[in-house]
Amino acid sequence: MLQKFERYPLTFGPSPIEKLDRLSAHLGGDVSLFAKREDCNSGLAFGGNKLRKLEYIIPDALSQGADTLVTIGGVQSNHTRQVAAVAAKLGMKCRLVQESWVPYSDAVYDRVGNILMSRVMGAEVELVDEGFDIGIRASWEAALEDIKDRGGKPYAIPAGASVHKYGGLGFVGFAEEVRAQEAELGVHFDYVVVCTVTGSTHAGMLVGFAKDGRASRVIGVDASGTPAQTRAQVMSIAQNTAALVELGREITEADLTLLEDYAYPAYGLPSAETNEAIRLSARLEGMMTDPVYEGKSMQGMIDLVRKGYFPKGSNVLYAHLGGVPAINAYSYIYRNG
Ligand code: 5PA
Repeated sequence: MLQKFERYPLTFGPSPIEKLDRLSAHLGGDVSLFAKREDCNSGLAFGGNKLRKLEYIIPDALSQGADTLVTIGGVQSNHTRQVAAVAAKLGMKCRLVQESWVPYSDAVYDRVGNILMSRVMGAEVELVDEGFDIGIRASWEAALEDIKDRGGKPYAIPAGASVHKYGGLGFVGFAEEVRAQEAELGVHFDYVVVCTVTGSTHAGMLVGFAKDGRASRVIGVDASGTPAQTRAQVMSIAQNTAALVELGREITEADLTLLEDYAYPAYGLPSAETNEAIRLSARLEGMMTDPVYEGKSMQGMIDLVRKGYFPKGSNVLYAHLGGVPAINAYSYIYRNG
């Protein structure tokens, strides 16, 4: 589906799929859980889901002769860290707007984890005191103007690399990769669980899995806490991406599953149940997840297994999208494990 698009490789190749035997057994053994490890997909500053998206965006930045990648996220954004790594790798400059999306104040929140790495990789980091919003932000537009005023050639990458004409392509590729791995492994995945916030990860998967009739088997777990906006953003990115790859059919609301039950108490803040899920997957599988995104989709998957949502015998693929560096910024919560 992606042959006609240019791709700039930023990942190691197909991300591995592993079986989560001990977690599956702990949850009763009726459902087999697997993880596709996007968190181990690249050597670029710990990797993650944005690199797969950026592989289809970077060729456009290069063809425009841009010299500075400009993007936005929260203080502990994984996305901004991955953009900083890509800029370093390509010899470009990087300007990051980091807004106060999360009402949390661990003493080192703005010093460790993702933001630490972005600074070390040479990005220009600007802290802006604005709250959470996945839409287009004035602070980001101002940063683009600022680079132009300085004589630079900025390239605009929106939050999460999502509302970009090529933002959905990377995760169309994810679905194609899963199909190839299913053939190799002799496994068929009945469901895919994915954490959803700015929407292009989920949207790309909808298009990629629509190809073999599995779009509605993609279970999005909202971590934004603003699900109406996230849902609308997933739909519009999916529809644009479907047209771009000439899917041959529309993506409709019936394709979209977005569970709203796990984002509490707010974007960026883990609940007691999120923390239970983080500890369970860490202690049974040695697989770390984070309190902002993957801990919530892990919580959702565990809860769905416990509730019997997946029929007995199902194979469920957890898309591990990265994000673990942020856990360092929540050191107080995990001070005793
Ligand atoms: C993020 C996003 P989407 O934004 O594509 O829906 O992906 C959600 C998601 N898991 C899931 C991890 C580890 C993520 O980092 N992160 C954002 C960031 O700024 O890091 C875009 C919000």
